[in-house]
Amino acid sequence: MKILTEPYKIKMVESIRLLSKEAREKALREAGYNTFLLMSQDVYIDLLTDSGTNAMSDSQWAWMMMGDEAYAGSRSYYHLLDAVQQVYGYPFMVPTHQGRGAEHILSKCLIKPGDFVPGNMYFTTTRLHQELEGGTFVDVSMDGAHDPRNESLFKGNVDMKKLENLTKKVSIDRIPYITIGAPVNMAGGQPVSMQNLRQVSEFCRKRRIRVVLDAARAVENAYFIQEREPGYASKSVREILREMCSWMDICTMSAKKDAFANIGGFLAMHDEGLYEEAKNFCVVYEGLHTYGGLAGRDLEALAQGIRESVERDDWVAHRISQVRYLWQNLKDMGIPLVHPCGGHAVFIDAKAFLSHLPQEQLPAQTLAAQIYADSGVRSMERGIVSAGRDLQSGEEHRPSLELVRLAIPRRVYTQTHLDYVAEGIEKTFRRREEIPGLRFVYEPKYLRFFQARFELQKKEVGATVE
Ligand code: PLI
Repeated sequence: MKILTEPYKIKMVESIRLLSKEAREKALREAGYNTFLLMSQDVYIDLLTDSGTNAMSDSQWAWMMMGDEAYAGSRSYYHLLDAVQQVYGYPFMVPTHQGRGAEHILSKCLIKPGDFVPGNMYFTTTRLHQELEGGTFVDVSMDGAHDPRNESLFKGNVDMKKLENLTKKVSIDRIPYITIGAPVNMAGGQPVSMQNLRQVSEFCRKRRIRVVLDAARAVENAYFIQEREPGYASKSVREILREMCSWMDICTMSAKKDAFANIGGFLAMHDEGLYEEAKNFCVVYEGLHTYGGLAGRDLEALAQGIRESVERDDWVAHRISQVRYLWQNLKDMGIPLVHPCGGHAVFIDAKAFLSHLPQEQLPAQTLAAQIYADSGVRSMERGIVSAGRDLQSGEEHRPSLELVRLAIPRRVYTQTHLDYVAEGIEKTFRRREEIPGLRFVYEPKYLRFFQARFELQKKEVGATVE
């Protein structure tokens, strides 16, 4: 298979270098075997995340020069508002410094202690903000989402039975809203169908439960709908995205993904009463509601990024073809992966890759560390370390998925970079049985995966390859 030809050319470059094997092993030890704690100058190909790591366009850079840095009433805020209204269709919006800022404000506005918040699989920051307000997250994703080998084309769908059961088990006024990640990051970037969004919306609206779209990568979800769902092949990604949002009352957005921005987010809604409340919390936690923790130039980069993300369907088509290219190469090498290929990243099934390590020995954390040691490629753990602990009981969550994520930043890497990544991972795969596990030596209380430190269970990670 081939990657679609890039719908852009390159005007600016940034140099990268591959450290020696010894230097990588030293860097890894100093980072406590946590890829989040590596210095980026020590990384060759950085697939830690596609969040804030995208290449901005010349138009985005040009708009940054037009940023209005007024404290209040910045012209740049109105440009962003216009882009959100045009592309996502919500009349009201507060900007935030990034996605979790929007999640924080939303949780403050709507959750009371003792509430339940269903969602199609947890996301780390989203669930934490719900828990910090006294809510309990309830997973209503379909069972297949937890199985790397399940081939469903809309594996991000909500299981309507699970949602209905929750509404029978607890009082409806204890369910302020449901969050729909479309696509679902933690399941492997798996999309949600329009039919499912419609069903959830109709079910919830009847019961006065609000429906919240996590729109960080909703453009990618719209592309999957265009490709896979009957009746959508002749619609543009832009039209499909608008229809998705029309079923959702509220949207939280990390603009660091689809919108190509290096920083920024927003909380948008149809309901003016909720907007008034959100606007008030915005000034407490983010900044005045016409800048929300962002500089005027960031607001402009974000507005232009939003317009660009749906201006032509070939942006997203090329992006997804890059992800599929890496997925197919790894699959052909026999590497166990999450099926089918998702939108923003390739997810390696670390449980199958390091089948000699029990979950207590942190297979995905170990594999992410080992991939860096072997090839200088940075990836991220998405397993028991990311899942963390229940805030009330202190018990560890034990997810059935134990994954390493190779996230592809938009418009940053080329086909040869991805070939290098695949070859590096194949080397690690050949000597997988010798790889020892890790254990915690430091565990922070919140979102532990970002800052935790580890040590080897026994042998040295990175012992010579070949
Ligand atoms: O990193 P933020 O605060 O801009 O956004 C939080 C966030 C919310 N929802 C989803 C689906 C995300 O993926 C997300 C952040 N994701 C990161 C940082 C990632 O590497 O996937």
